[in-house]
Amino acid sequence: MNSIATTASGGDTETTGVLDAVIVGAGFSGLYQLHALRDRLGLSVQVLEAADGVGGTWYWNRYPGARCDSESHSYCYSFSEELLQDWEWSERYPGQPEIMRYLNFVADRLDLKRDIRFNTRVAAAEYDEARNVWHVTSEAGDRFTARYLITAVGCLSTANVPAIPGLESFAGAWYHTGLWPHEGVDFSGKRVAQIGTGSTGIQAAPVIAESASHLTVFQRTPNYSVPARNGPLTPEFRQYVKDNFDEIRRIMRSTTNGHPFTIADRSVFDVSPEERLGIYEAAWETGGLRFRAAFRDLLTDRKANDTAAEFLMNKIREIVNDAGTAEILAKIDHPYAAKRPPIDTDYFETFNRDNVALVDVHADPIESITPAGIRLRSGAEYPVDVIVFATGFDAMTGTLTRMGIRGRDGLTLTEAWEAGPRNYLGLQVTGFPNMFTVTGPGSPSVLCNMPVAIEQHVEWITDCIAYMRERGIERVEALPESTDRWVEHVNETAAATLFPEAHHSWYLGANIPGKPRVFMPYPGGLARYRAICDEVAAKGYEGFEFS
Ligand code: NA7
Repeated sequence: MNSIATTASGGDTETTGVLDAVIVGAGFSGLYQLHALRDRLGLSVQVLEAADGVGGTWYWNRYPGARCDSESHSYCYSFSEELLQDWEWSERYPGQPEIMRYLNFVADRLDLKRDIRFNTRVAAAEYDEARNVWHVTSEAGDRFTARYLITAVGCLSTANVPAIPGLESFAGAWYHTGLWPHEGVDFSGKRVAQIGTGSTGIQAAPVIAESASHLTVFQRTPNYSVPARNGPLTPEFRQYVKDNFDEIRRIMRSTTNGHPFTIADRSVFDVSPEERLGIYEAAWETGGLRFRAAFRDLLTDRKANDTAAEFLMNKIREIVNDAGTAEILAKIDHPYAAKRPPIDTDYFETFNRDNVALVDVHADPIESITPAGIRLRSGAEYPVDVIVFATGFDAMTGTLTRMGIRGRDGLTLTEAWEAGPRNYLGLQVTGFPNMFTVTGPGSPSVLCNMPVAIEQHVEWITDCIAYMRERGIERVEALPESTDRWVEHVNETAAATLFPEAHHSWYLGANIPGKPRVFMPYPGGLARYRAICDEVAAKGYEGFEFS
């Protein structure tokens, strides 16, 4: 093992030898990858993290109402019985502060922080072919050299603030939900504009409305939402989880989305319209992402999906008192769950409050931001004190392509992905030897309960590195034909679903002007994906070239 110099000040650290691995990011992925490589394989590892603490996306997303859509008892690591037994979740869905406490608990219990360099944002990572190492440089100029480069940067970590003319002239304060101030924002007595009604905006609006003097929600694309039905977990449920985790883990690993429940094995058209309505009502009462699991063909058959869409649009009309507002909210043009399906606490109910208004910026787009507020194309103006951008992320590729990654022959990742992300199994990019991307595009990632997808990736990467070390293999790279085949497989799999019908979805990169339209996550399901990855490994890492 090699050690690194320990100088802490910015810009004057240089590795004194070659580390086994540099991992970028200290969220769910980076923490487990560090533990797996360091404590299972005995490797020398340095994690580089831009923030001053662990947490990844949860470190930055501290907006009002920030909460995970996965159920707590499944939104955690499952690799350690001890971690499972010693942690208690308090609510059905974990809130942002509780997830941060959990990840700190894990990092402390596994003694991970000593190998994480915080406040260190990677500016460049270059492959040195002659030495078969990666040189990683931070923004402050610190340099690290390692055999393996593992990106654990998450899928939603580069905030998208839309380039609306005039923002710099705005006299009030503005915030992006994904870069929320740690001290919080006091909305009392303030007129607030919220732009964006994705999962984030749908969580934030009800909470902002409680303290702001007035909230105006600017909606471009209407969205479905199902009540989360959050609440405290009973001691009985918590005990049930501890006693039955083997079974819960088995379900999470065998089902499409990695959640702790299975998708019903029935078609929408196996049942009568009355029975179907009863099933949807029951699923609405149960709440959360379980709604999507009510039938197996919701994401493959448009007619089947239409029945869920109609049910959910009718719910909006039932909840929202003002008919005009209800229509703007319920005029949804994409299949249910073809975009990431939000879940909420009192989102549609919020529009019944006297201090909340909805503006349809699909009909009348935002033209500019003025010193006083927001101006639409029609000339209508909305004076506000605060603007909240709940406008999402340059998802899945944005962070990777901004990291200055350069592979063989000086090829940059940005060039390699000019026409959209291309890789093998979502794990390795041809031209970038010994670099692995945890939950990269081309893997199930964001279509799943993330910790389950992350554990599968980390374990596969760790096994691959162990395999190489046992055999004295020093270099692994995805063969070009493997990448071609995998990209084709991802596209074919997406084409067999309704996902591409949501033209404006971030799954397709459509939320970022100029970004290539490619369906980025692998929609074949986590169980099928795991089987493919296991088979590749069992065949001596078929499709990769070792040297
Ligand atoms: P999303 O799902 O990308 O939502 C962003 C929202 O912001 C969405 O409603 C967008 O409308 C809207 N948006 C973006 N740019 C603009 C402009 N210029 N004008 C008006 N409205 C705009 O991000 P979230 O943070 O909500 O969720 C991301 C993921 O985090 C989520 O799926 C979970 O996995 C967790 P659009 O739909 O593009 O018309």
